[in-house]
Amino acid sequence: MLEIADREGVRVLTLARPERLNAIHPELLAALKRALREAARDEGVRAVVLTGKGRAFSAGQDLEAVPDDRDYVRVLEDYIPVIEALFSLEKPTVAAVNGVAAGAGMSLTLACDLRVMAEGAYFSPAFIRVGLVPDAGMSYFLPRLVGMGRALDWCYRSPRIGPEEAQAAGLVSAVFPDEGFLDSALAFAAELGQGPTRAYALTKRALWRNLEAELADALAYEAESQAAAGATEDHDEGLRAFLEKRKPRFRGR
Ligand code: T3D
Repeated sequence: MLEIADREGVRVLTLARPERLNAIHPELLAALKRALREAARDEGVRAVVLTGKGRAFSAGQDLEAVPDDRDYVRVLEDYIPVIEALFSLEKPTVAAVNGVAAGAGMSLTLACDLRVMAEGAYFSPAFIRVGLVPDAGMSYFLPRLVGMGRALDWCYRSPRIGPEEAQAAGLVSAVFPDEGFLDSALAFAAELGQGPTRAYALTKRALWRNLEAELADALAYEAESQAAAGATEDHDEGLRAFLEKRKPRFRGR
């Protein structure tokens, strides 16, 4: 249901229920939560890729597993730790959107730092089509990532959002051919995996935090973050490499 593999410092988590387009159910969420916590602990992991097996990234909540009592508060309790684990992971996270990412499947991609997508893939907010509202973080992340106008439009109409539109909206960083998509996505993530891991984590925290901050507070937080980044071995290495006119060899410390 969740396949876990490592490649060049990248932990690859693959949603693996291809016969149901990787629709999400409680066991899959529990496995994802465990895997994200393990990736956070493992020092050998320098970046995380989330992708789907087969022709979909994920078709969202398993609509066959909706409880009879429609206790959606309870259903969503299983999503919350996964979204929080993705968002708080102090390593770059990349959603490799290999095929359709609908509903809560799209939400999972929004909680990742970056998204790359295959030429044949598309996003679909989908919730409105079954008379529901965006959840699993979509109402939080989508307007922040693409602006309120677009987020409302997409959530109301639930169009097929293909690579061109997604890239124009700033939702995806890169689009790769379907053929060899995972290799391209992993090469993209591996590059981040060779970067200064602590500085990425501090960057992520500062950008999200300062989105809501007053200027004076944001400037003070930047100074604090810079002091932390400046104390890393990777900063020493970055400076040395610059002076020695060579490529830095960051170690994530
Ligand atoms: O429960 C709660 O707490 C509420 C929370 C909800 C969060 C949500 O995510 S709401 C949104 C849920 N997702 C959707 O509404 C999307 C449903 N799926 C689709 O609209 C389409 O399947 C797609 C547009 C994603 C793909 O279409 P297509 O034509 O490529 O594939 P298909 O033929 O529709 O699906 C293939 C199979 O996967 C099919 O099964 P079958 O007929 O071969 O036995 C289909 O039923 C199954 N499948 C697709 N999506 C889901 C699913 N099975 C369970 N749950 C799904 N979400």
